[in-house]
Amino acid sequence: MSDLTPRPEHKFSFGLWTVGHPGRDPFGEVTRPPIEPWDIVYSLADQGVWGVSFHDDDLIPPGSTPGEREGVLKKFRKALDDTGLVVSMATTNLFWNPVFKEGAFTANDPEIRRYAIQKTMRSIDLGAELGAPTQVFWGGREGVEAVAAKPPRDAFDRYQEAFNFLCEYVKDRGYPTRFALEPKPNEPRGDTFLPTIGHMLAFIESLEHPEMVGVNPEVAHEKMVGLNFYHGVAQAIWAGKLFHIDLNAQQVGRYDQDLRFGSEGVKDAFFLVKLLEDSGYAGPRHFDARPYRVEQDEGIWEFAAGCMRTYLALADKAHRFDDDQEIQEALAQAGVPGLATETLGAYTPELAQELLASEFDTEALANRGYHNDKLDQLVIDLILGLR
Ligand code: GLT
Ligand code: MN
Ligand code: MN
Repeated sequence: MSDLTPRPEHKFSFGLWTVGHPGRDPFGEVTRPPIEPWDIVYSLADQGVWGVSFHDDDLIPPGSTPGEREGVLKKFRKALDDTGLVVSMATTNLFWNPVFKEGAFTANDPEIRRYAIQKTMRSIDLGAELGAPTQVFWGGREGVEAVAAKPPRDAFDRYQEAFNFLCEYVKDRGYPTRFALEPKPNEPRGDTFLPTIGHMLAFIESLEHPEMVGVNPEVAHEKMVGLNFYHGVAQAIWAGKLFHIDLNAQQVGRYDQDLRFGSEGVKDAFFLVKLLEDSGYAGPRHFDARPYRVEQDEGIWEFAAGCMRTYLALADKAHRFDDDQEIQEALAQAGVPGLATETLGAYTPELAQELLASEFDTEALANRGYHNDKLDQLVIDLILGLR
């Protein structure tokens, strides 16, 4: 087993709202006190973490005066300088304040939409000021409970308009910021807008600057509705759109749990880590998870350490997968190398004629086994530490 100590080169990052989550849930009040952003930075650095992310409101409490804002930024910057932690991402809270209860970029009230865009512009400025390369967008309050109350094609127009405007703002200011849109299927509003990675990828292509916009998929969001996260992330990578990722764990069919990475569905977590490692994804390994509600004090940092330890252990297993002779033979028996070869190549009329004239011995082609059970068991053995 290789060294499982997190180090900055692993690019692990946590949101202020994750380790700083006070334990509130829909049925109960907070169970732990708030932690100041700079104290979070020092504690994360002690754990070997590389980056920190935040919502505008996590860092600068809403209603702060310019002087208070400067005071917060001074302490936060000092903590970053003292520790070498980077700001890996910034995002805008467009869901907590009741002004957004009917939506933000797709609110029916144009005044609310303009406020949402203004708040986002300020958040983009804050992120740029602190060196965040990515601005995440989670449209938690877009969508609707009463279907008739929001014609969806108009909502798409307004969402598109907001992103076209904000992309121009970034260009106008000369920021290097890229946007990462975070899909979420079914909460907190009834029918959430753009629910999956696939929906989001299609929407991005409708924008005026699609090259500035990618996705920020989250394990819990696809998993809660039973989708396969691994395939969604693979498609984002294949499309060159994996700009950021939110790692956590989730049980199917439950509300958004944001559990410690790898704490549920360890086989899925293994394939996800293997995908990220094999693909050369160079972005943050960002944990959007929170400690169990029963934790406090050191329990919070045990939680953070657990996320990273599991990631590193699975990355180690992923490398063993490549070095394992028996697994490589099983991959060959499963025909895996064949999928990496071209089927026909580019179309020509001659090639089409040739194909039409070909005969296939479908009986012979059908008459083979693929040893997929053997291959899968080898993976299970690997994960269980039996090889
Ligand atoms: C909220 C949501 C997360 C998003 C955050 C970014 S906010 O906690 O549930 O998945 O990533 O806005
Ligand atoms: Mn998230
Ligand atoms: Mn979540």
